[in-house]
Amino acid sequence: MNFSTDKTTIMGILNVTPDSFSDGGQFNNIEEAVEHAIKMIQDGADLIDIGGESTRPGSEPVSAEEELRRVMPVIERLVKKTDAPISIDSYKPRVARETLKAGAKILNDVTGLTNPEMMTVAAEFKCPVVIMHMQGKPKTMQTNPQYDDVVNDIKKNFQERIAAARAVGITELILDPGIGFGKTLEHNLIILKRLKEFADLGYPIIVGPSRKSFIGQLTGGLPATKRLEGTIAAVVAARLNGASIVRVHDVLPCRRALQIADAIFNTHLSS
Ligand code: YH5
Repeated sequence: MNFSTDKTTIMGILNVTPDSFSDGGQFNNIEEAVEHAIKMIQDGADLIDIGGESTRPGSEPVSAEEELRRVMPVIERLVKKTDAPISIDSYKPRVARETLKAGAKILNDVTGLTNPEMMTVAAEFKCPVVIMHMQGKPKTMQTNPQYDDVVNDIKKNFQERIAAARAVGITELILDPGIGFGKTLEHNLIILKRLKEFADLGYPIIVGPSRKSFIGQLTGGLPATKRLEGTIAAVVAARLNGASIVRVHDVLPCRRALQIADAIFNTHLSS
């Protein structure tokens, strides 16, 4: 996968969980999800990230069967309708294997290939892999997260995951510090401020600040539905600080904002 250095790559979020689309029965849900993905591509998404299990703070896992039941029909339809690469947001080897077979191109693993079976799947398919950092598990990760130095600690973790992946021939890695995954507000801000230090590892950096609770915390408790401006500010800052990919819900406004951020980033001063 080639990620442009002068244009920020936009990954559009497609949640295929029961609460994501209007409940007009399974078929309507599938069609709505496919249409939403097509809309995001028209709006400027370069990739579509499909997830069938919520990993929000406090959420409970679902079975691989249930996750596959949610995502497979959408992926099967979407690969016929678009050339935009699909990434699968899953940490389950079985879900990864089935969806990659069905035409997904990128593995987005919020557990960063810590499951050896997931490592095997990634090696089998030789697909690009998003290695995300998470401290703890979604159910409890937001109870008192602690680091010596959040950036150095995550960097060390990346170096270890990179070495393990490279040892089995996985070379196309994308690093994600995991905004909100076992991080306080201050941790999230330090990560976004010091992103360049992750970029120094030599891999593209992706961040997913979209609508997350740190934006609510900074805006007097705005709910997730009112966090667009905060999301735009976060993706623009991330871009200027070294991110090459952003994972967002609101593709059109983020794309417009990033066109300006990209132009500023790519302006090189002379004399
Ligand atoms: C991510 O950062 N996040 S799922 C809580 C929210 C809003 C959104 C309203 N998968 C990431 O998007 N994959 C998720 O509060 C991810 N990076 C990567 N690579 C959580 C999510 C969300 C959580």
